Amino acid sequence: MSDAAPSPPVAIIMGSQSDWSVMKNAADTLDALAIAYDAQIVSAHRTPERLYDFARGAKAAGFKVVIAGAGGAAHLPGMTAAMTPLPVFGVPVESRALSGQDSLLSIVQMPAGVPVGTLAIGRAGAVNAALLAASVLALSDEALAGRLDAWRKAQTDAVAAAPVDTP
Ligand code: RP5
Repeated sequence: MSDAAPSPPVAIIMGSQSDWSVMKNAADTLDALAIAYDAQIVSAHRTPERLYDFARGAKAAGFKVVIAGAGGAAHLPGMTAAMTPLPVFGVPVESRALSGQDSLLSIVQMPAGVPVGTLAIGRAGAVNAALLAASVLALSDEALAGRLDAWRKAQTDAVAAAPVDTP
C-alpha cells in the first residue's frame, strides 16, 4: 500500500500540450461543479511508458473516471481503456489536417469489448465529457447530484424565449 494521498476522482489526460486549449474546457466545467481533477500530458506515441504507468495504475491511484483527449491518429483513449476498468470518455481534438475527423474516427471505432465513450470534436466534446463524468460521480454523491441539477437549471434558465437582433 502506498502512503500517497488518493488521486482526485477525475483524470484529464491529453496527448500533447497543444490539446490543452480544448481540454481546458473539460477542466473549467469540472471546476464549475467543484469536482477535483488531475490534468496530465500522456502521449500514446511519444511517452508510451507514461501511458502504461498511468492507465495500469489509475484505479489503484483513486481515479474514478478518465477523460482522454487526443488528435490525429488518436490512440490515447482506446489504449487507456485497454488497460483500465475505469470508464474512459474520449474527446477528439480538432486536427490541423483533417479538422478532427481523423481524431473522431480513431476514437469512436473501438472494436467490441473495449469501450470508449466518444464525445463530439473539440470544445463541445470536452465540456460534455466533464458533464458525463459528473453524472457518473453523482450516482454516489448526493451533494454533487444537487450541484449538477443546479448547473443544468441555470443553463435552461439562460435560454431566452425569443431571439434578438445582434450587431
Ligand atoms: C496527438 O497529436 C496529440 O493528441 C495532438 O492532438 C496531436 C498533435 O500533437 P503536437 O504535434 O501538437 O504535439 O498525439
